[in-house]
Amino acid sequence: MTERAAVKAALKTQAVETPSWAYGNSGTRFKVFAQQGVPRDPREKLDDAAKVHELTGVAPTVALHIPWDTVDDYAALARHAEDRGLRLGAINSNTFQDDDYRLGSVCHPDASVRRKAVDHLLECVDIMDATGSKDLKLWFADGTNYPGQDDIRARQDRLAEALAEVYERLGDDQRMLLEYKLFEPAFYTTDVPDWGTAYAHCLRLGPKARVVVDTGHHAPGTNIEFIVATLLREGKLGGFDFNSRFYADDDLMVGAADPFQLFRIMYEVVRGGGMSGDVAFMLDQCHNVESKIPAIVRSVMNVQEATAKALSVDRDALRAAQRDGDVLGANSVLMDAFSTDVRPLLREVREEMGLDPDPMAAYARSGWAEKIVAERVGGEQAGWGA
Ligand SMILES: [Mn+2]
Repeated sequence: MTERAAVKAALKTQAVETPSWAYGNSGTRFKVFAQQGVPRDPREKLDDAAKVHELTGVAPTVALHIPWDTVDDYAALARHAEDRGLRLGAINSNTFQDDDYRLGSVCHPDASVRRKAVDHLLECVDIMDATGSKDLKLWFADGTNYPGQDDIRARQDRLAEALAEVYERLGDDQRMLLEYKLFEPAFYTTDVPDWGTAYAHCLRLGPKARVVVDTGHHAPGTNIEFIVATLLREGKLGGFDFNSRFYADDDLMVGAADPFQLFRIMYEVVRGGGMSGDVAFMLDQCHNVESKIPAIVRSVMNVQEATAKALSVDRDALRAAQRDGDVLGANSVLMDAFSTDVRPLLREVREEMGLDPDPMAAYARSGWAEKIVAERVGGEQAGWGA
């Protein structure tokens, strides 16, 4: 296989998981703006996700969020997905939208609140059994706002205990993906603030526990690709929540703010063997002021472009330059790949997959936007419940 053919083959098998919540209404803590045609239930979210997959060919799974996507019959929801060429992806838990969680969930000082939170996580595993989902994705809003508010170390003990109980409940082919975030909603301490804390818990739990890197969950200037390289080296990178940030957890379209950073991250994924299917490439974004479906299509394309550039790095030349201590030469090899226009290559990939080479234009022509505005009248639009 030529190098170009190998790059194309890798791009055809890459899968980007889209999040159900990106199809619903969202906003900031100031205002949620409703858009016409937004799904009113999980089935309609899947219908929109199927459109994204139909246009891009590489978005075959959809992450669910419980309770935002609660239904009576999860097996039926999985069949609805299957009928549209999709599968249900990661199940995301929610232990942050109940009055009981004011002081935390699995780290709460009160054992009865911790019990309630763990029961929710166990229910999420039951849902995974029904949907065939492989990954349980955990993010905790737990933390404190003031020095002395709670015992930092005791909260870690409670966290470890909760995670261990849920880990025990996982099936052989199910994984626990633990996400970290440096701050917000808590402002003094956060119980899983960084990759080191997440890694320490996952290491203790066992091989089915992995760390999720949400690209928006770091302090400015953090070298995210270093974290990715390290986690891959340790066999502990479970996946990504892709999005981009200018300030904090902005949840903007991945690759919009800093395509160079996304390229550097994807280079470490390629370098570290992360294209094997073990690393979940998930989007975790909200589209507050822009049209949702084309924004998701664009995001998938941005991941593909960064991946194509990363796959195009001349690794032999890079290794040689690195070995020779050729600082500028090594940098040039990487920059050459970043500066390559991979859009013609991706158009070819799509044509070979039987797709329109321009998914954005194909969406605009498809009539889907007009159809959902006309048909989704009445009922209550889905939103994130903030
Ligand atoms: Mn996330």
